[in-house]
Amino acid sequence: MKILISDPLAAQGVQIFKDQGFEVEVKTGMKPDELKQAIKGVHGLVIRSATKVTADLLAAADVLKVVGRAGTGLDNVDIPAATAKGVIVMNTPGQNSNAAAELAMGHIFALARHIARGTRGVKEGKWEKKQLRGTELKGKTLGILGMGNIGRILAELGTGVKMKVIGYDPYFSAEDIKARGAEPVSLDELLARADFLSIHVPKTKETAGLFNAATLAKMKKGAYLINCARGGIVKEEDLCDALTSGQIAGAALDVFEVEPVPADSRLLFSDDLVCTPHLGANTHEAQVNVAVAVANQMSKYLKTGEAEFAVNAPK
Ligand code: 9EZ
Repeated sequence: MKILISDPLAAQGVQIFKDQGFEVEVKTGMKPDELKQAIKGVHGLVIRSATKVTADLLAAADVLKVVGRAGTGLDNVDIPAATAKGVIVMNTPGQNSNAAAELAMGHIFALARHIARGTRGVKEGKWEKKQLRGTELKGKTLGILGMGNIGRILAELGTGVKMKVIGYDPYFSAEDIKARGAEPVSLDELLARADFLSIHVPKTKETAGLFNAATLAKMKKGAYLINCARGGIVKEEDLCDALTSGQIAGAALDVFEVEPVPADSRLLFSDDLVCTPHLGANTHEAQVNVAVAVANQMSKYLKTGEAEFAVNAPK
């Protein structure tokens, strides 16, 4: 059986497929038409976030049985089309949660202590002390929106620096949120109480644009907002206004409405914004974790029919 790996995958994952006796082709950066040719004769397709698994691509597949996403987000896969075609789609949730939680915590420290502005100033020959007086995290309230794998780890990190941790997630009971290390609160309470509010929910119909002028206005004045989840959960125009007015003291974004961010984006002119280019899962450890997990899951499915972390159930 043949495996096509169409986005970069850590070598440890490629090796597992080979050890399991699969024929493996690694070909990244293909145009849609090239991919439609390359998919012929392929039983398992391995992707990250770049390859678009469209209905058009699936229609060109002949023996495809499984699409495996090395990572969590499936924004780039037409899941209903895969289901209709009898192709199972699986991801590797949890494997990059630690990486994402640590990045969020890093952004929280960067905001609290002006690390990015300090770096830029020193490099420009400035020695800004008064402008860069910081805030300690100890005793502050960390609000976590989304108490899944990432939110849970961030709760531990926040607790470790002696923050008060509160969490909101409509998909978990109050007891579950408590067991995950946060005081369960309503969304309005999360907005009103958090000194630092970090977002860890998928982008869905309910969460797209959730942080807009109305919700930003409900946040505690001078709070900090961190989005290492998905672009578009925060409305960037509204965030710019809230940063300009001082309603929000600072924001950290790892994800954006449009990626890569256009160089003329209004966001980039705010001194109170720190940002990274979608680095949440981008650690050596997480990339090995997701590659090994996706290779093991797909090998198992193709050999035994047993599906772990499937997100659909084709007949
Ligand atoms: C929905 C959510 C958060 C949310 C949390 C999780 C899938 N999902 N969606 C609406 N885990 C806030 C508002």
